[in-house]
Amino acid sequence: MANLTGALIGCGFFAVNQMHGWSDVKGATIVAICDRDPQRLKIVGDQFGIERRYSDTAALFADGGFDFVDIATTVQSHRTLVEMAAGHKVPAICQKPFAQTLSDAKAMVAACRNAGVPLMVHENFRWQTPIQAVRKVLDNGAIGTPFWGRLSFRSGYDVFSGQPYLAEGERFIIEDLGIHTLDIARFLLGDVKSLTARTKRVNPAIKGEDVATILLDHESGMTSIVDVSYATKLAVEPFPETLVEIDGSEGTIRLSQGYRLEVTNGNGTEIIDVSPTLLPWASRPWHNIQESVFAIQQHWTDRLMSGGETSTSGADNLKTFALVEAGYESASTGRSIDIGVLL
Ligand code: NAD
Ligand code: 89V
Repeated sequence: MANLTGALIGCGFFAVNQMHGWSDVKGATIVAICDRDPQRLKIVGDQFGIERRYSDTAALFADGGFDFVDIATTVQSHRTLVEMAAGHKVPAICQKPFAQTLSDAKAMVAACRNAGVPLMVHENFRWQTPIQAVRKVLDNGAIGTPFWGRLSFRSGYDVFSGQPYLAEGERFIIEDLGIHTLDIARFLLGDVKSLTARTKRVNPAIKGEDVATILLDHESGMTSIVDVSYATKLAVEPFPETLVEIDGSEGTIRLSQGYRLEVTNGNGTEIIDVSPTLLPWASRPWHNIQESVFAIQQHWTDRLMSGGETSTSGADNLKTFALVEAGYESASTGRSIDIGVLL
């Protein structure tokens, strides 16, 4: 099998997981890295044995010699870097949040479409083992037609120690974490017609909101709730588990803390352990996220070779990103937001 080559831009906190993921992916190898911070460039370059190192993205693209680029910088640079990739006709993966605004996100999708290059958003939460397991239960019809759902992420984990920038933005939990939960809602329950949100800031040491409760009206007619919090102190810290409840015409699904999946229908109740694999380079409690990084990067590699669209393509992610924008608009105006108008 031919091997694809990639370049990674941004060698920060999360990129280390991506580099480990690339080491495990079949069919792709990272051959160059770029970071404007020389220390981060050296740490990641030395750890993963990458010789080609750049401090400037223009020089990286000018030299070329790779089949795709993996953008692992924070959101401020995403539009520039995706457009740079499109300009050089290089397929691109871009970390979430895809863009700073929905109009930027639309421009990025258009740039790649016009250049004829694939674009995938690194929206990895739908690739987590427990979430994929819930999808399979829905697909095999075990609970009939779903009519109600809840996707919940409530935690008191100190996420700011690893990602200090999260404490500094005007926007926090919907843009950073809720974006994953909203994407899971779309993945499991389908696209959304309208949304109503309420937010709160509990932690006085941060700028943005750390609690959000969001009501979704899906196109199918079903209703779901996405609730996220980083201000919830529990006896056993659930970070980074997304808990799922879905009620259907023939039964129910409950994904509860400890990766316990319970499926109830006319045949009784089945309890399944859907724990993620602890990959050799992973560490608890992050292993659920880390495994999904490998999974989404393998998916990208497979699709780049076969020519098919990725599950979280730029075009698909506009529908998730619109929910983020709608969440903030609804919370500030108190109104329900029509998603179709945004898209
Ligand atoms: P970070 O600040 O630790 O790392 C970003 C790195 O990019 C830094 O080293 C910085 O010097 C470099 N950089 C920024 N702009 C650059 C540019 N124009 N050219 C070259 N280098 C540049 O941030 P992080 O915590 O690693 O987060 C990176 C992204 O990953 C964010 O978008 C974040 O939301 C996302 N993230 C995703 C997940 C997930 O599960 N999908 C988890 C954590 C973070
Ligand atoms: O996905 C993220 O960007 C992370 C985390 C999962 C910790 O919220 O900030």
